[in-house]
Amino acid sequence: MTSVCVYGLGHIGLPTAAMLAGSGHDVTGYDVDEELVARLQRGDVATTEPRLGELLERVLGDRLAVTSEPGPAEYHVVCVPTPVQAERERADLTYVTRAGATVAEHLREGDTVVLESTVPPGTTTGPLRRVLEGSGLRAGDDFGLVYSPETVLPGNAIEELRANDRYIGGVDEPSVAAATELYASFVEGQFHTTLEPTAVEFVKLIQNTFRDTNIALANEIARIAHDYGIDSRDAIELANFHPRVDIHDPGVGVGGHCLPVDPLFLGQGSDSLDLIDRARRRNDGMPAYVAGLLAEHLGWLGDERIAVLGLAYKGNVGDVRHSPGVALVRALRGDASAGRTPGRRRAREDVPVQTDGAGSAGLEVVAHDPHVEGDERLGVELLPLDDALDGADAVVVATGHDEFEALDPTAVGELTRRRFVVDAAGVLDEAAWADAGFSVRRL
Ligand code: SAJ
Repeated sequence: MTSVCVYGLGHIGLPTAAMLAGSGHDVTGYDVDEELVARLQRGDVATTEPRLGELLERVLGDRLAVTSEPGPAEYHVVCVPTPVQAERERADLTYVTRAGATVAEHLREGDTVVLESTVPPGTTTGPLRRVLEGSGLRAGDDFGLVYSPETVLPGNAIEELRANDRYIGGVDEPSVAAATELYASFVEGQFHTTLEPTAVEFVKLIQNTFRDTNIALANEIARIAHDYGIDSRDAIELANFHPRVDIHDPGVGVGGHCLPVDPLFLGQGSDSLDLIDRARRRNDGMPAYVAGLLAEHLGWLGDERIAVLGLAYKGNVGDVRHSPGVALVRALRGDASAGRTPGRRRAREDVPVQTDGAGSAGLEVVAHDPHVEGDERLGVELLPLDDALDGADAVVVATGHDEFEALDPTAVGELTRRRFVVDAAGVLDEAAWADAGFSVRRL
């Protein structure tokens, strides 16, 4: 069996290290976060990712060792974050190049380096290659170099690591062969290989851009449907019966660390983005639009209490990165930049629409999320469900958690002051809520 060092033990690195170890490789998991390393070394495997905890329990201390001091290995797999630089619409590649420099210290002839992080096209054969070659070894001649993106859905990572297809872009045939051999130890999907790492970086970005743009279409359809008094979700469901139509779901916005960011990476080396950029703005504008729907119904008097249910970026996860629910809270408080992708410059279209009265002095916005831990950086206090609903004039379901789908509308109505619910996640049984006396506004 081979030795592998995984750089970065986050949302992707940790499951990947666990899968590799579970497949019989000798894996070292390295992270600069010493607290995380210490926690894993203690055997604390608490995680919200299904099945990851069990897998970690099985491999930690056996085939998987966690360390803050990486060492030599036959494979170096880099899974570090690539955030956006504030207000510059560019990827911050500091973590990638720093990990590359650490790999370079341990790199030996015959090793293979794999980059999994989502990056702007040209990163693997540009900045990463340069820093790796600081070792004195040459990519292709002395060591293998590959880009192979993760494509897994947070919340289903273990299953998708195994089942999804794998893309491998190597600088030469031996690089591709070495990476394919490594991933074939657990991937059951197909392999798509090429000698163009940059093309694979591009493919990863257009996959997420497709989803972001499709959701923007759904969000625009939801707004148009509202103007016609039509339920957008019913309309989209009907439209999707056509064999070549697959419109995604509207919502309070597009969050997470991938979809709102990857289109920006795509635009880093091209001036040709137009539709993609507008789609991004459409999605960023949704929290303000939902705030406007509340204003339209309630006709702000100034002392309303709004309960936002769901601050996680999507259903059944606890992650709040770029969360539309948080942006909604900010939009309700009259923050004009609410929903804007971090790093994106302000544009004319960013001015929120239809939020008149939102942010008025007496408006109280409270929140509840069973999957999210309270943190002052959220900018809103998380209350237990009953406290959040108590005396509310409107309830907004911003995230499609199962717990919200299971809410009893009669019990909710006994707590709220008025019976108005905006179901931005499309999880409520509209008829049951209407029977319980609620005005229901579905997005
Ligand atoms: N959303 C909608 N409507 C939809 C689907 C999603 O509004 O129809 C929203 C969600 O509520 C959420 C956001 O979009 O706020 C993103 O959620 P997601 O489930 O679409 O995607 P992520 O960010 O959790 O994971 C994506 C996935 N990419 C694709 O499906 C093409 C995943 O496979 C990638 O591995 C991941 O990005 C990544 O790491 O790049």
